[in-house]
Amino acid sequence: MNRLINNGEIMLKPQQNNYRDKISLDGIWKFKVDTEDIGIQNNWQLGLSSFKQIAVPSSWNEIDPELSDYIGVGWYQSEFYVSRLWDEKNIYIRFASVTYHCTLWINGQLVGTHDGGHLPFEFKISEFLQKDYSNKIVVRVENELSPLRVPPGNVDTGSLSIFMNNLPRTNYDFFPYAGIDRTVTLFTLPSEHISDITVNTNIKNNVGLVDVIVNTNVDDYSIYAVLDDGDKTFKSELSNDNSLLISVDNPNLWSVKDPHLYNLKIFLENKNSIIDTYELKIGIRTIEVKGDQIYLNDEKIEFKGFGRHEESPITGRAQNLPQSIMDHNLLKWIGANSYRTAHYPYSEEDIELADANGFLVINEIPAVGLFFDDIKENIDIRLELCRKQINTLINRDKNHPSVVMWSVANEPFPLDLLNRMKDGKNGPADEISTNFLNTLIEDAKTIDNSRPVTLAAIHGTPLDWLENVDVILLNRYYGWYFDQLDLDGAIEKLSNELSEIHDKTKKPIIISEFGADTIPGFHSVSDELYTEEYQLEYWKRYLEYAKKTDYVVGLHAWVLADFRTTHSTMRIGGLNHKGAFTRDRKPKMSAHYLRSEWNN
Ligand code: BDP
Repeated sequence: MNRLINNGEIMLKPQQNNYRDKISLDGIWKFKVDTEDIGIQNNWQLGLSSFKQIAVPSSWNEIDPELSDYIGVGWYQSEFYVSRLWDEKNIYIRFASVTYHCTLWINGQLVGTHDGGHLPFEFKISEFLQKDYSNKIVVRVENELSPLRVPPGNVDTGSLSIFMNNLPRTNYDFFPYAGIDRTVTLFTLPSEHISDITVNTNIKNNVGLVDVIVNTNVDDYSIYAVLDDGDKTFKSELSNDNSLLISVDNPNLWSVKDPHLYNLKIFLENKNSIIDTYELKIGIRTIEVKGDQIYLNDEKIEFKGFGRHEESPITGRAQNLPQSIMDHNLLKWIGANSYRTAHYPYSEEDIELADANGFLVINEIPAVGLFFDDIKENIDIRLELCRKQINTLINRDKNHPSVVMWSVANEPFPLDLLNRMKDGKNGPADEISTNFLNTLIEDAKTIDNSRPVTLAAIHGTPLDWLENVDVILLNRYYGWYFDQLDLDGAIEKLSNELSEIHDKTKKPIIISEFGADTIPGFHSVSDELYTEEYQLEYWKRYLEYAKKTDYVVGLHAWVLADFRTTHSTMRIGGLNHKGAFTRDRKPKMSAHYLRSEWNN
């Protein structure tokens, strides 16, 4: 079987130029649910006899009331022709994300399978295609929750979900949307081609050094690169190995205020003729942790922004370019300079927007709800899935200047979590979980040694887990889940805890989540949970505390906008209401407050 082309290592995003071509398969497809999972034995892979319509991309849960909570099997079908111009070409198909398990047939033949949402994968399909007739594409998608998936679900021990009593039983606080949720593309590559590009930038004595590593599938070749920003052009030497260096005098650096992008074009030559090219936008910048501070281009930087969710009504978690642009505009409006891709990789287009808009992105894999109260074999299965996700994510996003940090997990749950939370103690962790997280941190640093690595830590996280991270991310809910209505006490506890963590680690700290559920339109003249006044006061206290605490180098309020989560008594109307904006992006009172603070 034509399995995944390579394990976790994805190819460059498809593009159209003189040597490469692409067409989109997005649109309205046929769709059929398979509640009994009988499709394969009934040969649905040969074609669906009855069907409804579905949009690709979309999350099926938002667009059909009958499927609102359905996360089992769903089948998709469409048809496409391949132009004669593509004869003799190597043809691939790329899914930018399918959640969670995908099986692909073309013209009734099994092409391959893939596990895991939020990241792209490709198959080579030339040999499955036919000429003069249309090609039938059938995709089976299945999104059941399992403790052996990442993120996990249906977990019985060692996590919060058993107390939340939520449905569907995710081990995390967002809805497990299903479907072909990002774009589907057919593309061609020349048989001898550029297979990967890695760009690293440095700045020395006002010269920008752009280091480019180019991988190809050719033995005998030469490469060169041209960098330009419309005004000026810089060219590398011709090289016969895989590395190129471009020096840029007086570079326009990429920064939050001026996110300057250069166009980098790589040329691959064989016997003096060009056989492939690839273009990407890059920024010249450095990101470094020194002591307990973070520096962008050698200047101290403070992270102001949000944890987001890539979701909205109607499209669910599916790619939605107008929504991405709107969210970026709201981030600008409010004066934010940063966000975390909580709790999974966002669409590539969202990260491209961040490059262009100057946002500092903390880029996270879908390792949320990790738990260790389990047998070693199962923990190892989850570890391998996370390692593959890190590999794929870094391969996908390594050349984006906006990505300044990798987050390898959100709130892994230590053993004995509830007791740790209760007494606020972060005593030593067990060896298995510590090794697990250290492996992920180590992997990220090995694949990309140019960016800091982190994980977002829940209340009660053992300090051993933070030993190898470069920046400490703390999700803290003093004043909401703890010490409700006692904001003085909450800030005192926060301050004591962070000062202890800082004394022991001496690393920069970002408060990566802090928030209070707020129902829009709930008001009160006295302190009252869920009111707009309480959220405003809560965020005000955290901002005041951070302002006077040098080692707190950033605040990410939780969350940019209200979002759909699972049903539970803790989540009114199936929503998490901690947004500064409602789910349809109307500001709550606190959004105006943050705007006045952050634009100051
Ligand atoms: C944090 C989680 C986040 C939740 C948030 C909350 O990281 O996913 O949505 O709590 O409870 O623990 O609102």
